[in-house]
Amino acid sequence: MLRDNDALLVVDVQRDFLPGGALAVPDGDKVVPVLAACIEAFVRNDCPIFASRDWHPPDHCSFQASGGPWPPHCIADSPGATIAAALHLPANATIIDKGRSVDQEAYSAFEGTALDAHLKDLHTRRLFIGGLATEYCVLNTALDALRLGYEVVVLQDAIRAIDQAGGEQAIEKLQRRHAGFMHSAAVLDRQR
Ligand code: VGL
Ligand code: ZN
Repeated sequence: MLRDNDALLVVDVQRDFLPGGALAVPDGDKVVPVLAACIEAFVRNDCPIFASRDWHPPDHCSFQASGGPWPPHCIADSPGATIAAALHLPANATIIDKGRSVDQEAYSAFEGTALDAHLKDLHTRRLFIGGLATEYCVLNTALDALRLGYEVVVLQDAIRAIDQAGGEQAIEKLQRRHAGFMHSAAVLDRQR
């Protein structure tokens, strides 16, 4: 079912967002095997793969010590900022770091990054998105992708929310903006 002009974006599947991490997303680890299987399918179909990382300076404005809402997390080059190894990202995956300026929050992987330029270079039309967390980085990344004119497919079993109700609201908002939702099984079936 994958076709030319499809790309996969794995959002912030980093140790700090997994159980035991500094900003653990409940059941965040459940997305890892699902996304690993999707990555394999995209590799098999020669479709490009992107992975975003939350990549903050130690005194980032989103941290509580600076008046923000979050405990310190995903500090650049720290172990917690590492992408889950079990995703088995291919060596040619493109890593997109965001939230790198001390005074700017960036939930969207498009914000202050070259992601849009990369996707345009590759003639991407349809962007599959999975990762963490549903109501923050997945939501804002998907909304930006829609605004930029991409067809968006959210992998419904490859996302998890920090807050259950917040996650449901995010999904409703994305549906209103005409994001598509697909189970990963649909991506894995019927390889061309
Ligand atoms: C995220 C909270 C703070 C996310 C990043 O990746 O969804 N959430 N920083
Ligand atoms: Zn962050």
